[in-house]
Amino acid sequence: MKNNINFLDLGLQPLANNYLSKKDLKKKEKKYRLKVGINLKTKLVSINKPISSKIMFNNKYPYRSSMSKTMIKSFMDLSKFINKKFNPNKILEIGSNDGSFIKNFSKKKVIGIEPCSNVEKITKKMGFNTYANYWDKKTAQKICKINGKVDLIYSANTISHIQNLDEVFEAINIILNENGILIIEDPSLLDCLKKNTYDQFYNEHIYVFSLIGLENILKRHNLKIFHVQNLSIHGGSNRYFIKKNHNKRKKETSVKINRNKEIKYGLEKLSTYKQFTKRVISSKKTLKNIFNKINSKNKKIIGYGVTAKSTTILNYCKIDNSLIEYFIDTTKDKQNKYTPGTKIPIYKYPGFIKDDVEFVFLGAWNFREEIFKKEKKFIKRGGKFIIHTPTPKII
Ligand code: JHZ
Repeated sequence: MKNNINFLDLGLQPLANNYLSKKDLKKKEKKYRLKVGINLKTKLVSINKPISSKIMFNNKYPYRSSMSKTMIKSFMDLSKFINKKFNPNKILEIGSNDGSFIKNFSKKKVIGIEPCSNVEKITKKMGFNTYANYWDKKTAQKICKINGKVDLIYSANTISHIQNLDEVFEAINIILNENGILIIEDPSLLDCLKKNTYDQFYNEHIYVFSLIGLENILKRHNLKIFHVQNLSIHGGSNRYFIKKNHNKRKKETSVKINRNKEIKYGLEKLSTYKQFTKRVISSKKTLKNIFNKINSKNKKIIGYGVTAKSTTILNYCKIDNSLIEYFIDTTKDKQNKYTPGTKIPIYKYPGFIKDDVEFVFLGAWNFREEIFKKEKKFIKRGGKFIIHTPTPKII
């Protein structure tokens, strides 16, 4: 990205969500050099060479937000909060995926935008007013013409996936009412650095936002953060509540508290990121040692929850099908495929971890509480999980 100083090189990486079919295994897979950098002026942290949205978010997109109870509950709780606090008449979701958020509202009230047409079809079938479009000014104008302006816009794990942030917020300004509220939710850069979750960087995550970085972009569009919630979801996310500048809503102390936390940790300084890189390199070595040690004893390791994040870990640490026998996952569109780059088979979740398995690499570490609850039997019989955050270990 223009004016970025790169601080981390995660090597050659395939498309994070491009699960391979058996036929694909014979073909040469396209890989992209993944470097991460900071723009010291805006403080935005981003990957070096974003791939076109059309390549990443297509009509074969496998990710479904409804695959975890944690996400479903989070969307449900937020919907209740939104109705109570803001009582909006019309709501728009950018990146509505398979409808986990919009389904908490009446069909007359919500509009969903989802560029992956295979996923958008699901919500359309459910009877929701959804559009298979990328979020840009053209889409905003189109939706506004058909439906009028909206009182609230919500977007979880989507804005960080769009390269042109200026256009994102210009489009938002087109369709958001003057007193409207914008709520954005994405992984937090501070959590990512503190927990060494370098796997938050993959080709879909063009940015990992900090409050200070986001504020610098919002300023250009007369938008202001008036409240921040720190969430545990996806390993630590921030939910930003944003208003148009002239809206008289009071700024809550959470903004200042979070800004100070980020500055105190050093998110404005390059040296902080250089330290992070040192920890990432050490994390790679430790994780690889754990795998090699277990492998040398001929013990079976499987993976649990194949994620975009695990694509980064496996390819960066060179952990392939010689170290992980197979992955299990509840997502239909990932099953009977192979992991990008590392070619590990993915099977349907059989309802529990099979008895011959002793070690499980947790690809979906962000749902560890939910998974540990589900896999009590495995834990009771002495089964162990391998996890890479904050430092790689067996638990
Ligand atoms: P999960 C995706 O990232 C892509 P990923 C995207 N770029 C993004 O930002 C985030 O989501 C939000 C499975 N699973 O949510 C389901 C089980 O099998 O961490 C999923 O395939 N059993 C849009 O891919 C995967 O794990 C379970 O019990 O990093 C989790 O993927 C649970 C809880 C999950 O997203």
